[in-house]
Amino acid sequence: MARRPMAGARHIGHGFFSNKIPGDVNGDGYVGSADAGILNGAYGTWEGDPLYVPEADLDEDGYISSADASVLNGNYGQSV
Ligand SMILES: [Ca+2]
Ligand SMILES: [Ca+2]
Repeated sequence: MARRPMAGARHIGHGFFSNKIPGDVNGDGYVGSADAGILNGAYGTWEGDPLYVPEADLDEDGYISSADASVLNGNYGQSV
């Protein structure tokens, strides 16, 4: 009985990020215009910039760009 079937399953459904949709910048469980507005407000900023919003850096490369906007747009309208 060396197998531990639960070892892999623990990562599913209980992860820190599991109930947050990529693109849900404000964390209200829905990807919509409010999130797009936050991203647009931070668009073009780098990490450390006063206007930079870490939650809007969806690909976590330290820069708010079209790549982040495309992640948001890809999930636009989705809710948890
Ligand atoms: Ca949202
Ligand atoms: Ca980014």
